[in-house]
Amino acid sequence: MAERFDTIWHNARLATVRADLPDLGVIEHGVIAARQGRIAFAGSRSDFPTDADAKERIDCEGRWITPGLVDCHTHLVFGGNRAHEFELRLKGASYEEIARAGGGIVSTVAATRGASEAELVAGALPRLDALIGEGVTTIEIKSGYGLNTETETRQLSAARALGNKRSVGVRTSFLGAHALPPEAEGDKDRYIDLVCREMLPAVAKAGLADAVDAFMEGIAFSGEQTARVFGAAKALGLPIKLHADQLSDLGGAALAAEFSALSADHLEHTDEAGVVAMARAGTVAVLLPGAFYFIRETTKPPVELFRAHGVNMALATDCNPGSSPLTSLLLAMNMGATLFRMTVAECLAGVTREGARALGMLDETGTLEAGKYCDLAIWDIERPAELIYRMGFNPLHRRVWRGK
Ligand code: DI6
Ligand code: FE
Repeated sequence: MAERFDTIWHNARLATVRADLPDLGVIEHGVIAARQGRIAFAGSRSDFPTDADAKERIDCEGRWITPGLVDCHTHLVFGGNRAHEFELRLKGASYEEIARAGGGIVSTVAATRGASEAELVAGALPRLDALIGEGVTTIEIKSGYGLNTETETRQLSAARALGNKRSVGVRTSFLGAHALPPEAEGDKDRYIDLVCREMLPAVAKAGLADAVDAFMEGIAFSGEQTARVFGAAKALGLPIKLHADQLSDLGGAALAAEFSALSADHLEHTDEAGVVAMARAGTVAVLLPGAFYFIRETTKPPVELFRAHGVNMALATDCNPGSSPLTSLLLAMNMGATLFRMTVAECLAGVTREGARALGMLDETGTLEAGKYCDLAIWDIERPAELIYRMGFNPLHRRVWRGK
């Protein structure tokens, strides 16, 4: 009897991004078949059963199909915006100066605390829609603008609500250790106690955190404080991620690796020892060229060392109001190539397979392989490099999430 599928996409060129195939894992005369929201077949038409049956057949007319894009590092949910701070920076103030003067993250915290969950959702939706409009099918969203149990919970719950409002997979990360709130009166250790003893257990109990992140930096938390947060996360069985070595080298990459983090993110100032530790631990390097560009960072992440030591590299928007108000993963790829000299294959893998790996979701999405969710982006392009080379142009033809 003929095999039955829900949908077949044929006459397509596939960039499967499979890890076991070279470069982008291209299949020229490709077919994808889906059943119950999952990929049942992704390969060459010559290997596809000729008598296959489907409820729906879609002729892709030679278009390219890639895995649906994964934005594995965003702070999508927040109150207000920081356009005013941007103006101050244009007059000469630095990101760190503004943060130390009580602006920066803390001003977004005030706006976020003042917003209801419905307002947070409404504010984030246009940003989410911009990402979805470019083929994003999975997004990670962090808390970190609440900095108390009530508001961190509200932020994460807004993130989950976004996943119900749109056809997109949402992963949440608890980032209570993002900045010191004003009421902590400069006592970082006491605040970290609150994060470990109250905030983290509360969001974990409510099922609102898929991972735990922290900001390890001079203007944020030390290695010792970060390690305490990680210890608490591990005790609850939650995977970890880290904002590491963004503005200075405090050994964040090595600390993340020591705790077997899924990813260490930013990494502009990471040294070779940190890279080696990440390679050993299998920790993904999440590179965030939007933040690098927006705060006019000049030290680049050690891309050649990541390559040399076999560290997997992902790319993400870091969408946030202060250092990366970016809602385009296509532009993040262009920046990854232009600013960090990543190759076309590295950029595309960075927003698909490696993004999924950085979220611990490689078994579910990120490549075109049977068994994974049928998350696809179908593009009006002649070759994959076009996705990366153009700036501010969106060639998305159709997006498919879980087979639909
Ligand atoms: N690193 C960043 O680039 C963002 N957070 C972080 O830990 C900045 C967040 C902000 O400025 O609001
Ligand atoms: Fe970030």
